[in-house]
Amino acid sequence: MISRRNILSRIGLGSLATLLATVAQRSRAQGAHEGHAMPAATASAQAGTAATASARPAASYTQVRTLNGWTLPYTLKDGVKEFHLVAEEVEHEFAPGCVAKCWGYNGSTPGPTLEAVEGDRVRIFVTNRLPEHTTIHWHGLYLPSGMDGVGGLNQPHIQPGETFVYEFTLRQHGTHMYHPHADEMVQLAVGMMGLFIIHPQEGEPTPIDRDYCFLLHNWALHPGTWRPDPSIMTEFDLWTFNSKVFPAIEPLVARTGERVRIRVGNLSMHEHPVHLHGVQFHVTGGDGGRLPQALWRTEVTELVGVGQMRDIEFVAIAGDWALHCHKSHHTMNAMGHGIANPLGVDQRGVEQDIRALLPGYMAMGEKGMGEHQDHTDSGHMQGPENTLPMMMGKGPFGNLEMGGMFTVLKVRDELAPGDFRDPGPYRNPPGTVARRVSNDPDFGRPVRRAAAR
Ligand SMILES: [Cu+2]
Repeated sequence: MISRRNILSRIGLGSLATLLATVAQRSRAQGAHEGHAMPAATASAQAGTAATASARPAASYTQVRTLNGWTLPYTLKDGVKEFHLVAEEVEHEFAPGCVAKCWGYNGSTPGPTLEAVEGDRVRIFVTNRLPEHTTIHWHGLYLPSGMDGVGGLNQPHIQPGETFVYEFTLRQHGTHMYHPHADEMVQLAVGMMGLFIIHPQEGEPTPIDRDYCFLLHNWALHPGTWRPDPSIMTEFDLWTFNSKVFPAIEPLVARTGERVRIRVGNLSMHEHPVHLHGVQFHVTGGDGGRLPQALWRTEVTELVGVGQMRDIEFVAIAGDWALHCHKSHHTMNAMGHGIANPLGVDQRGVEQDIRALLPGYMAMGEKGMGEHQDHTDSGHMQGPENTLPMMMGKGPFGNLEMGGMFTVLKVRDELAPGDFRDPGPYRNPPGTVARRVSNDPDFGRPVRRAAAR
């Protein structure tokens, strides 16, 4: 892996101690046996700093944290990082109470995250265990045309049972992804996608303490069904971060003052304005790698277009902060009911009539939909089988009434580096929580305008 002469001539004898420390760190990061894949357990235990595997100046990086996902271990062979992806059907759980037959890689949707360093040579085997042909396109990467993965254009399709190999040198860094370029309408719709993170060769100019990543997607898993419908163009049932809906999406955890990066990619059919509470963040990069600081933008919502990747960074502030798509229908679960707008409609009597046709029907929505979660949580209203309630999630103060593309950034003052466990609800300092001061609707003398005529 490392030629001693090469390194000594590079850094000189004076840095021998540093060198030995680097070698020890690298050998830890790669597992005891060079040339064997780093066991997944070791990789995830190394939540802190991982190291690169080739004889270049030390390029250590913070391993990304793929929400609800994982990083694929690699094997180092003659200086080439070898990965092996398997395209296959997976039984996927969107949240407890909702599973579906999806397609993904190596047992999951999204597939495992590939992580490497700019300058690395990678060799990626792709085995097709699907019932139809596939390919993989390496979205946004500089590579030889024949490695770009468009079936029929750049290569023959990979038939069921076959294994193809892709091999190229990584000539850039940034947040990237991979997905099929064969029968795309079906294969994307049922979950085939993954992240490809390339760390900069020279390390990060501003160190990143926690580096999160996820992909946005939509699913037409109609109420009462078990397989996503690939033919749907606009009306989707589930909106996901890494193929999970709230509250099954892991929280993002950080310690106060840490620098956090969140990398978001979009392989759905819609644009998603991703909004983070509690801070103004900088948009620092994406597909094109890390932008020069002069080009960073301060935002609180960043629109992530279809096929785009966006990186945001901020310094963590203590609290529980919502992170969600700002299209409010995208923070809901299945809504396939086809009932006319009931808001403001007196439904007395209607309920009885409909119950004759639909036993258990419950008239709702006259005063808004906030009561919906209480009805579903209490079991008084049961949706179709394998179908999540529209609104879910409990917090220390009650129902969150959310679903889909929603999770929580949990920042705490006391947290060990690399500890990603859910720290539970935030303990607000005394006097810093909004509170009731009256239950009289005539309270105070607020200025109110008469209705326009
Ligand atoms: Cu959205």
